[in-house]
Amino acid sequence: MVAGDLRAPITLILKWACRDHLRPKIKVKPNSIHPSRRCRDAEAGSSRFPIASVFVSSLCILASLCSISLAASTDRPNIIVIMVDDMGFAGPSIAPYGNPHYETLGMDQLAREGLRFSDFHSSGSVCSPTRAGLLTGRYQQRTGIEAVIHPYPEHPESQKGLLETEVTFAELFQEAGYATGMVGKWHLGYPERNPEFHPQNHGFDYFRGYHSGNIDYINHWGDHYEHDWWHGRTETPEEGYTTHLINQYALEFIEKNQDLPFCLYIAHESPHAPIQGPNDPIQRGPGMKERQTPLEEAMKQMILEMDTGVDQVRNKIIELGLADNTLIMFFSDNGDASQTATGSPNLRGRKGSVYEGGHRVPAIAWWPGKIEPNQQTDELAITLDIMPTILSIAGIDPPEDRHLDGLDLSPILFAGRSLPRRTLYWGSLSNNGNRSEAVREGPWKLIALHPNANEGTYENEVLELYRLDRDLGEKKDLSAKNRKQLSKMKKQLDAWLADTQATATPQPGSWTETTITGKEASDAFNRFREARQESYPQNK
Ligand SMILES: [Ca+2]
Repeated sequence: MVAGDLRAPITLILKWACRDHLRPKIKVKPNSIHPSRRCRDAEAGSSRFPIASVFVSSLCILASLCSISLAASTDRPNIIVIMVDDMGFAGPSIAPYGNPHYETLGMDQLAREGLRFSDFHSSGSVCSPTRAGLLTGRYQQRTGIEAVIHPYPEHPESQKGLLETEVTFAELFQEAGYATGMVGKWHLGYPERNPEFHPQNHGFDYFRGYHSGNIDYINHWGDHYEHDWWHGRTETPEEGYTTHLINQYALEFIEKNQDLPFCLYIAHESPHAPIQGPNDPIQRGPGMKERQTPLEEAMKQMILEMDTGVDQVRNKIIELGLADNTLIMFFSDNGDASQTATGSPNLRGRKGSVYEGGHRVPAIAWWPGKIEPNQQTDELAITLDIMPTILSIAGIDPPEDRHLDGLDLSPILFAGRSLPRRTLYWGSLSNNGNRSEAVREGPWKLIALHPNANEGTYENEVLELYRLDRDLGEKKDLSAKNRKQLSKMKKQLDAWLADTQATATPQPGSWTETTITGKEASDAFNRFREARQESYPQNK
């Protein structure tokens, strides 16, 4: 009997033994604990149930054997998703990315041993939307998260978050018996404002990280001006440079779960602001001091510490003998922010923009023995593809009640084949309520801007059309000469907007329901930030 055949009946018996029989005496959270962990919990309560204990222990041994066997087989591969924050296309030094400032040995080595994408995109041009799309495999507009979950509590986008009705890849891996973990930046709603938003309510057994958009790397004060570092659901002040903690907990999770199939999501803070190297002073909250390190040097240190973490994860997988059974997917959540110096001179726009610089990002797939080393693909791909890809690789069915917008990238990863031609869409909503959209179809790119529109509206539409195969920098607007193509793509955009709006999960707050303007919201946030800074006793 193969391990897969044995696992189902054992799981059923364990459900009886652990939940129905022992549950009143032990604390076991249904549907959130791996069978092996259920065993550990069952053992903790075994003195009260000696017969049950022997029975359950025997089952534990059997189940552990199954888990080990399953972990060693390639039908239950480990999955590691690494997403960095605000690193533009020219983040890694290896071609085609080409960081002109320094060598990124960790990312480059991962790329040399794997496949790098030249035409990979984040589904959003800022943090929260890309994260909502990544975790659900659907355009983030469907989750009702179109903009940054804003740190200022009165901002129209501040009370939103990932609601429990969404289905994340972590939930599906958890239900399939994987150990699931997340380390780093969440930014899909403040659980302090709504507990439903917590990552552990979205399929992650394990969480070490922060809720807000960014934290001070030294004292971990969030951009909502509260301390923001958590072990699971417990706020936990902890010393350490954020990137080092993320690296440390990622490695610990891998070590701890090396005998189980696991799915780990590492969401790096680097190179998002505040700009701080490991030895720089606090920039926000209690103990704040001016940074003396020049910005370029601090940024270099930030990126190279993250790059070291990428290498440590790769090394750990090799050291533990898991390389032939582990897929690592590495990419960025949007284009470069103005200070990160990772933007490509070949691309127009940066973070927040629907031009290529806002969403064309570096991406690497690594799985020795399964993915050919040192390859580059020019196939079009997007962060929405991650969920269908890793579900397919792990043999886990996608949700039955909803359509995933992404595609399984397996043909590109494992067979050097192309995906069917498809149309991709971007819809951006800025912190001040300004919208912009983009459509990609083959080499064509449609841009829709709304200059001076009322906040949150699609007024004042201006359309542009580019051919990326001839004009990657989006410099030559072809809209006047190609009315037919423009009209076709505009219709596609309108249909996509109507579809995603019709299916969007309702969320609290919106620009069209408030009388506040973008400028007023920005001014109010600045006043809030200054008041918070002045309130810290250390600064008085
Ligand atoms: Ca970001």
